[in-house]
Amino acid sequence: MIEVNFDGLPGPTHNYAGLSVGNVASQSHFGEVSYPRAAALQGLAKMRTAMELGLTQGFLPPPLRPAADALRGFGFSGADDEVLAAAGEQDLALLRAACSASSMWRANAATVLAAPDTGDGRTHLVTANLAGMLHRSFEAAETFALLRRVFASEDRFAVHGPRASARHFGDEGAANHMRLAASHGAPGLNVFVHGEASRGGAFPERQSLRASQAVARLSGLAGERTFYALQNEAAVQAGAFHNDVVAVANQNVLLAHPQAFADPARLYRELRARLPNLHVVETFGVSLEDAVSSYLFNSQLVSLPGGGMALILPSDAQENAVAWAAVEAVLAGDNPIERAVVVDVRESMRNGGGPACLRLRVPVDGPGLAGIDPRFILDEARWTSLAKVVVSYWPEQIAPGDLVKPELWAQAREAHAALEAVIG
Ligand code: SUG
Repeated sequence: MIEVNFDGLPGPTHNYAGLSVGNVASQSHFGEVSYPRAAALQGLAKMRTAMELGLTQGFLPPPLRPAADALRGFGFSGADDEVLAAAGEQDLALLRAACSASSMWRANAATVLAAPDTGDGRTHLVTANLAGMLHRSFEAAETFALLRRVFASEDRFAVHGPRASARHFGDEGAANHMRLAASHGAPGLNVFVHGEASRGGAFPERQSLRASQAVARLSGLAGERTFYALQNEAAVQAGAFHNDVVAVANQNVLLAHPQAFADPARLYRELRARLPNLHVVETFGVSLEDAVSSYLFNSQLVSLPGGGMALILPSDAQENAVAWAAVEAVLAGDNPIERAVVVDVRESMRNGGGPACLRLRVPVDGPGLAGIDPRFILDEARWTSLAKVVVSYWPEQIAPGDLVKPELWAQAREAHAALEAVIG
């Protein structure tokens, strides 16, 4: 079995609207000018880097934004432009939510349960409801439809719709799930990391325990190989709104900040009892603040085709001396991580999305790969045609005031149609 990473392509309305409370980058870059074309090209360059490492790379296209249809549900009517104009006048925050290109962070699209772990031997994808944030909740229905389109074979995949969007059932998908296994094809341990419902702290609980339990039930995971771990409150307060901001796992390696979990000793002990050759790689000397600003742990940890593992890191981690010293210590340490590969995803980073947020990982065997719609797997030709569409149609920049302009809405519609035409 191999792992295919499906990256979200940053959409043409990528902007900085400060929509995510508890996400330090989203809050601090609110109101800045964004560069959607650069965002999409940075995303494509990252996908290319993975292809050049010999990895199979997929992509997921963005839904149409602004989401006029979502606004109709709030009582706005008429043609799309009338709906958008009225929302802009009467509830600017709602229009901003409908303009967000947040679907790019596909780690939040769904939780993926690998075929060797599930009750029926199929790969299960449980669409996230993203109930914690209005702009993200708009993604769920379109993501469900997209996942059914991409993971087309019902013999190989079970694609579930989102859980009801209710308090204490917030589900943000793979960003809070880690799979540990001797190899991609071996039965794995599934770790669900969640927030605390009763906490009532400053930041909303984004992944709830009960939603994770529902995901485990739906996919038929075996209880003794399923683990639930509470996020460390200090990490949440420092801006680790998702577990993947402070931890990443691949096969038998777990790279984590020492303050990622409320009770790390117990978690590691329980995991080791089931997976004796587990490597827990902790980085010492990196404060939570440095972890959040550098996104060191929001790296992709990937198995290389020739053996060993690579960390695909954001350039922000290289620019932070403390974070980079930790990376060098990890590379020198006694663990399978051999290479550090740096990618520039700055436009996404300014909204709190690093390399790991941008991708949904899906482990598949040969027949599983054959059960995926090939239009969403990249080769040289597909990569080039995506890059051409982005260069021709994506806006160069968006200033905060542009979100109410019909010219931007028209440009976004054209870009979306051009992309759909290329996908076919
Ligand atoms: O949900 N940011 C996203 C970032 C998601 C990162 N994903 C993972 N960690 N897996 C979020 O907070 C900001 C949009 C804005 O403010 O305009 C935003 O939605």
